[in-house]
Amino acid sequence: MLRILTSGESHGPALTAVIEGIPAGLGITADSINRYLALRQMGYGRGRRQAIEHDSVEILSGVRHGRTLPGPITLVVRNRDYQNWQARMTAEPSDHPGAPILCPRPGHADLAGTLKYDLTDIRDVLERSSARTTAALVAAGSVCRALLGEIGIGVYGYVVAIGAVSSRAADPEKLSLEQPAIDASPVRCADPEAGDRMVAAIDAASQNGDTLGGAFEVVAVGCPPGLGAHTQWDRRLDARLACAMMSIQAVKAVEIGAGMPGARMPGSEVHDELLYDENLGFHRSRNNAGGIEGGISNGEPVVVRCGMKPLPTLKNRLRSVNVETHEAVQAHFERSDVCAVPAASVIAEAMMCIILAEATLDRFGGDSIEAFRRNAAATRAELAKRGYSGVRWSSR
Ligand code: EPS
Repeated sequence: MLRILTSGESHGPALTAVIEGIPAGLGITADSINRYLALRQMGYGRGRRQAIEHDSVEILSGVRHGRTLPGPITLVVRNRDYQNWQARMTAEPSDHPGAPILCPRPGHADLAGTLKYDLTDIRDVLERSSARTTAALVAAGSVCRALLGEIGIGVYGYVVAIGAVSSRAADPEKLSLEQPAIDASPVRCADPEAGDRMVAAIDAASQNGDTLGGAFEVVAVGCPPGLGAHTQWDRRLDARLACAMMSIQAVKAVEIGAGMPGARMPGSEVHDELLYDENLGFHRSRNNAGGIEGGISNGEPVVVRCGMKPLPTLKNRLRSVNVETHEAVQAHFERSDVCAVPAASVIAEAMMCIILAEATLDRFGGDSIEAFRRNAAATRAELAKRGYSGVRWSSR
């Protein structure tokens, strides 16, 4: 069983992730994790915080000489900004705790969290609700990505909309080749012309003191049939992916395959007819199912699309109410990102890696990476005999 727990506050000393259940012997380096931490920090429209932070991981346990040990892996990402926040964020009683934040931001966890935990200072909620905490999940997701790489599964992500500007969907079969150009785009978009319009939309929102949401797609290629199970609600792969994606701050919609547009189409246009070919084995006429049928991966690319609302911290402050005096006020603003959709697409890749690592370990098991690979290869051989050709997996 794979277990991941994260901790840490946005302006505390550090963010951490503890991962248990990764097979022994998996190759992991700080560099392989730092690559994704850096990607998460990028994207046009990010705020001043990203100029302060240069996220990099310290591996405190569970890895020796570049290989995972059987024990838990501990990852730490330090917050550089903590040095400016020590008095306000120290674990010790402080004579300089800073003025309490009393004006909740509509759309944030501020008011609901303050009421729930019987708090006055909104900082006691926002420090953990901040999307900064996703740095720990991206670090953990990078370890899971390395595991998936051992059996030929690749996870890719890109932005399809920012505000009212949309871009084309990428071809899943070509994503591994397209990803470097996508990552180099300031908005992580597959279409440079649409990317320019997205940048302009972010500039316009920034000038208005506003924020922008958008949409992104995450695709896993090389998934074998049989991940997840139809037998129980919480074993269904689509349900597990939707939960993981919806857990990302500001994500308000998750679609798999044809998603909401599919709900408006007749069955004859939605369902992916089955074909068989000597070389390809079982395959589909298209992939409206997004690679999952009945909660089980079917061998096609797993395609998840998420909608992200605009960030709730607005320079042009929204109306709010003081939590102590109940006076009409303007919502709290210190600094904020104008748009974090490109970053969210990186976080969503990490969440996809976590869920698929869990699902592949469920299916293949393995205490060592050799056993994991061996079990996956044996299953692949069995599936090939049944008509699911190995060519489709490994060629992707
Ligand atoms: C974030 C760092 C935060 C925010 C953002 C995510 O920095 P600070 O609060 O110090 O400016 O920019 O947080 C949120 C989106 C949020 O909802 O709180 C980061 O590193 O991703």
